Amino acid sequence: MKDVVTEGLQDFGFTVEDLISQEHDAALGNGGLGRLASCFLDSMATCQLPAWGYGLRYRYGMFKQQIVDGNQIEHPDYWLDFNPWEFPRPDVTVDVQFYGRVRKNREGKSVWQDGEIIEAVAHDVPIPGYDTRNTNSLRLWSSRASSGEFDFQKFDAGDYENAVADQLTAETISAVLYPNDDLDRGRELRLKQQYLWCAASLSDIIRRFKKSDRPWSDFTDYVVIQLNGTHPALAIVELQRILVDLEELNFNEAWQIVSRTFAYTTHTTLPEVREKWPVPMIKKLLPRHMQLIYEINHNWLERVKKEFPGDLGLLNRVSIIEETDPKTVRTLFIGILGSFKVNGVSELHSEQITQTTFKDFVKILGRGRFTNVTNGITPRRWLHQANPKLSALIASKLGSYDFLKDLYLLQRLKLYTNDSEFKKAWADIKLENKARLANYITDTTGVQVNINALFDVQVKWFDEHKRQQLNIFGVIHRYLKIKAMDPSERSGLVPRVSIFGGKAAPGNWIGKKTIHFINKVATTINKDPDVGDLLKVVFIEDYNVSKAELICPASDLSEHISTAGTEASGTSNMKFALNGGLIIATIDGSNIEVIEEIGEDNTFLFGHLAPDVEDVRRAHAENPGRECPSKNLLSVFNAVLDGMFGDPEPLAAVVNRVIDQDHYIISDDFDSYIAAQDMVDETYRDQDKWIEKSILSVAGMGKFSSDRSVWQYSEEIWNIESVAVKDPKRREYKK
Ligand code: 4GP
Repeated sequence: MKDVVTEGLQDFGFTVEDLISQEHDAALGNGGLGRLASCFLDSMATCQLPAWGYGLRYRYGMFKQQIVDGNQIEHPDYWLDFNPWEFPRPDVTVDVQFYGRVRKNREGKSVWQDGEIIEAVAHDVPIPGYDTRNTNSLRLWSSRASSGEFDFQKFDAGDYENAVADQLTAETISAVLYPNDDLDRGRELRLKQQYLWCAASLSDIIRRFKKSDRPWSDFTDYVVIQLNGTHPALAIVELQRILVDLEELNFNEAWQIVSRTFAYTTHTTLPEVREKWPVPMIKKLLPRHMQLIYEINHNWLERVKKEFPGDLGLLNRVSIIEETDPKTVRTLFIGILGSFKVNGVSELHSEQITQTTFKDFVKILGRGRFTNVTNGITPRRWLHQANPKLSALIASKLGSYDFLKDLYLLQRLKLYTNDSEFKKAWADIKLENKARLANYITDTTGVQVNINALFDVQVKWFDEHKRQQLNIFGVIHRYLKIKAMDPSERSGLVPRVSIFGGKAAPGNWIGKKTIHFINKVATTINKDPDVGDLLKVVFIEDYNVSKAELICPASDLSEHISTAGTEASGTSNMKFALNGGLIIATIDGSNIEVIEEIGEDNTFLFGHLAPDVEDVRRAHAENPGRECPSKNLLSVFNAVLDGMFGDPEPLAAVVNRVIDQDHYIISDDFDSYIAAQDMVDETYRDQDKWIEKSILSVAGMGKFSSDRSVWQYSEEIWNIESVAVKDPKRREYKK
């Protein structure tokens, strides 16, 4: 409908962009995990898979970021004040119970009673597939007091605040999204969120199954539930509760069904971000679930004892209950035990977790339980919508837009790397996209950038392992080099624009310091007349999906430079490469597979390999006062600490982090990073070669369509097939 709408709006004197810019970005959560889920929804609808998405309808999404004097300031993101895409479904509600106590009835059955009932209300977001009639649903739950009314007596007596108190308390459950690095704040509320979402979704799934009048033994033939991370792990215990307490199945029979219903995806390599819940808190909030967790754990440990007699260490390590004070529940372990398949999100990640975090479970449950499904992105949004001209150019060569449904067709672009007319059109589109981004940069930051400079982009969350610090230290190194050169030699340099974007979770102290650091360095460099157009540094505020759609098509180079072994997958590498940007990358996460597909010659690689990282860290620990191994990096540090970028005091933390700890081995990777960046400059000088590599990057992206990922889930885990929604006209005809 886009053309019709565009034309219609023109009659009113507006552009379609005016209209689109009125719409808020959907609050997709903390980072890669939520955006991946969105791509999967698009792919599941497009591949005509009978699937639903479930989530919580947060009123406030992840904060909006503002940069004030170089610092990140957080503002609430009230994304729902204008959201034409959701359908409230007041007719679809689920009562969810909290607190209370468990007693045994006369038949010896457990009954969970008293406590508080909160109502979960469904809101449906339609997810239309591309080039199909199929439209799936994303069902999001919000919370409200179960009566839905306030206490009129209190209101009548003038006690206005208390009259609405219950309602307000109930509504807080779905009010805010917690940042994922901040596990302690609002812990109980967070657990409430997770349970509300799981309980409501399960009730919905079971209601639908029950309509079919089939016995419970058929359940797993009709339903599979994929858990996206540990947040919904409570669903496993909840299904067990429903089957045992409400449907009166015996414990083992119920567990057979439960553990054949769920599959679980882990999205992280970092054990420290995994959730653990204090036993007393679960006991208070969900007393029946705590009993069931103990029982599940008991049966599990009995099995381990039998299979590995005398191995107390193993028992301790694999117990769902951690013997801390107070005791905690390891949700991750519930996820593993309650699922028939567990997968990581890139080959390296999936392999790595079987050798580290999940090692004991592999020994007991067997390697077959663990598998890999490499992530992907939807080409509809990340190519066709974000970069319509490139999509059209590709279609003109390949003869149709079929590649949007079968991304492997892009391979045929390899035939055109010597077609000069095609290459010229390719380069022109990149330049146009760069001009569009340059205008945005000037409008929002006031910085003028040269569109013929190499646009070098790193946009992602600020997490220490993603190493934005390495990038900005590299920028300073370049700056020092320019300053040290005779002005007459400078004309031979390749001009650069270094673009950063991303948020740091409010509790991520070093992330926020790094944002400040980048902004301060930018201020100095951007006003230095010695440098002029040769180097500009830009920080794009409030990075989100809309901005990614503007930025990805405009990159010449993008940075995916996490310490090897720390990024589970990463998907922005795919978004950039699909838009013809080259990548500079470490041998980490999905980078490895991207490199395999587009060829080492077309990428810029550097850094230590994953198996060596531990050795490097050990060497650091054994030699605490060691010298920085890179002279280049030392000069960078000296420049910062000497005040080249203003008061060194607020900047020192970022430098000292590397001098004192360097857990992410920045000093050990720095020289190899600089060498790779020199190769980038060298290659960019030959524009013809560069365009060829850009085309080959796109040509190699077939594997990274999220359609491939969801097909793999369907075939290898879910055991489902595509089902086309019938054309109503055809049905009428048959009648
Ligand atoms: C992210 C991972 O950090 C990222 O590597 C991956 O691409 C993405 O999930 C999708 O799989 N993890 C999270 C998280 O966002 O909360 O664990």
